[in-house]
Amino acid sequence: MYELHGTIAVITLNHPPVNSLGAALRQHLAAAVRQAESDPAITGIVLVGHAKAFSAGADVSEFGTPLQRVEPMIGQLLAQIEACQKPVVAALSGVALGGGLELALACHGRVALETAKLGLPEINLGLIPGAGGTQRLPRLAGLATALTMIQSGAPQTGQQLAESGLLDQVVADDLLSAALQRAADLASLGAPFPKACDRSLDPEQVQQFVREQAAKLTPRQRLQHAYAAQLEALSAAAGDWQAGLRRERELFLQLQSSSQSQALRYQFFAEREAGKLPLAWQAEPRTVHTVAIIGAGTMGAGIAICALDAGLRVILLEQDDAALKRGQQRVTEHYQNRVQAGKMKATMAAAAEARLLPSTDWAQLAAADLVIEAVFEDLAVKHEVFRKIDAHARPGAVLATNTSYLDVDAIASATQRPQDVLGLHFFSPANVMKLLEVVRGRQTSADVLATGMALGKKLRKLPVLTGNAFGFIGNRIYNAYRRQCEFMLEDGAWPEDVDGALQAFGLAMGPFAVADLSGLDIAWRMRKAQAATRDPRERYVAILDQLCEQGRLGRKTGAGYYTYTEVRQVKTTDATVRDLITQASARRGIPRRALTAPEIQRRALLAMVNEAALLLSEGVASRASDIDVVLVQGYGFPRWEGGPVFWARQQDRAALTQDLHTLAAQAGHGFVLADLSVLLD
Ligand code: T1G
Repeated sequence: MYELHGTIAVITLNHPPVNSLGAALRQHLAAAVRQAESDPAITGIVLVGHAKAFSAGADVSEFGTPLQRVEPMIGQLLAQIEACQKPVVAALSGVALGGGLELALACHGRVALETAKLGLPEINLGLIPGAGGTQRLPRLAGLATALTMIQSGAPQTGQQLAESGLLDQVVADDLLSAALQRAADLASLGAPFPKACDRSLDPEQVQQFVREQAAKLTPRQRLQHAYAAQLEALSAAAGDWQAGLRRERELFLQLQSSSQSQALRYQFFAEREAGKLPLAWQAEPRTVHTVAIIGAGTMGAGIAICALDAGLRVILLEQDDAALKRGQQRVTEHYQNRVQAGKMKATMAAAAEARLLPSTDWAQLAAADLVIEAVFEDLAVKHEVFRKIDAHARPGAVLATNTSYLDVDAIASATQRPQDVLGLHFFSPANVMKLLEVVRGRQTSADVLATGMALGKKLRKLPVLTGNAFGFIGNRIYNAYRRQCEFMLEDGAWPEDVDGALQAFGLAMGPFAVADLSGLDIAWRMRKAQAATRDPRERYVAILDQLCEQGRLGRKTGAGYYTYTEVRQVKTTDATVRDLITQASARRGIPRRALTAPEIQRRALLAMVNEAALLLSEGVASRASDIDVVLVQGYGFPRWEGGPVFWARQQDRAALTQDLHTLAAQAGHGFVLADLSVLLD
């Protein structure tokens, strides 16, 4: 849209929902700027977006398609604006991200709302800013601010950037008036208008800064090509302007065609897709204003914090005053810590806590629109709790269990209203982990499912629909992966070999370090419960059980797979563990041999891929990409590898199939070999 305010042309970016700079918007902007520049009555130009977005940057769906090369490409559009013979001012509201912020950087002036969010999140897509951001931002805001924004990908508000040199003015409201005034002021000052490229950086200072920052890259950042590329682009900002732009473009195009960026862009859309119920299940969610949480332990308190942060009223129910007090204390301490860390205003924290109603009175449940049970992971206990919920919750309330393994249908059978029951599997710590598995029971009604998904979004989670099968999606895959890693111990690897190989692949932690951290007794208790029904023909690795029998329960007892001093994990396993493993190999009749890191990685990934295919075939997962979202968000799978399904799709299919048959043979009885075509076709 193009309208006149006196002698200033106001050009509105209007490409819902977030003004992504697709071909159509780029062409509209170029034409509108040309029209204003050639109109003698016009003395200045203001670009505006809308409340939600100035612009969310390049249209990610165009990458790698001909649309991306439709002129003007973003760089050409920005060059046109920067060279405009009339001052162009960006009025920043909502988000200005990626190419959206770069568009503003190419303008001659920038005015922002205090609440505007300015960022260069390209790193989340395995990219660097590709339209001058690495060249203009350090010149306007300095090297440190520029690298912080580019490396973290996190937006900063107009208020936070008020003194950065990036913005001419930051206002609380009436953004347009301020922008019009800025354009008029620049017009009266006359050409040439201020440009980022008018400023230069001290080459020595830049090189020194880049060297220091390169040394600080973490191991996981070093695995991702874009982090080094950011520093290379910043380094180029010390030199000739055009050469710097060319170098940035080269680096950007290299990254864009890389598998890491393709994987990250895949995840960007997969996450958004995961939050949409399949057509067959779409329904209007029920309204939720008040949530009741049964159980104020770590999980219950964490869920309560999520709900309070989302503005909901929360009834927190415990069985006795002492347990309730401990739960309340968890919530209070959380808010105190956030206020002390400057991450939350005291007034906001007080308002959140004011919405908390701690109680031991089950009758309070009548006020809840949705009830979440977060009690001990035992079916009998959950049955008892759901009988009480059924007796006290109002008709139409949604009843959710936070179980991570138990049968949601079995839990629902304790009520008279199984159609109102679903699983909401939060991941610990619940107020930090974004993943939420929304479990559909056999009788769960569509609007209850929709309510679970909507609540997930309200709590700023990533809700993923799953069927009611043992372990749902995440734990089912994790169990298969961990079982394969235990096989590798018998085949010849030590725990540190497996953990090291998987961390080298990009996993946050290997399976044995994870087991020690969470406590081996959790798995041990489950294994003992399953022992009676376990098929003796199946390959079962008893090393974990033997460790537990020796009191080695993991980090909390100073020893598990590894031993621990007060401050750290001893990286190599001790003689006790190695003897246990060697004896296990001997009992199995396996001559031990060293496994290479690539072999360990491939076997672990194959186990995940096989289980992913089974989950899809069984209808537990409704989309292949949902599985990748779960593994990345809940289990530390490297996002830049896309997930096990994305990884499988990059492999040679014949080799993948052949290696999976080998895996099945090594696993022996009970291993269900999946048909990979459900994932790969
Ligand atoms: N391109 C295409 N579609 C986008 C998009 C984008 N940049 N941003 C959002 N969408 C779609 C999204 O898929 C969803 O679609 C809808 O908008 C609402 O999004 C040259 C190369 C802006 C903070 O990385 O962070 O610029 O599912 O559900 O929670 O150097 O979207 O409804 O069909 O996320 O309110 C850099 C990515 C691009 C910003 C809004 N920019 N977007 O969050 O809604 S690379 C980004 C976001 C670049 C330059 C480089 C968020 C948001 P649908 P949503 P939201």
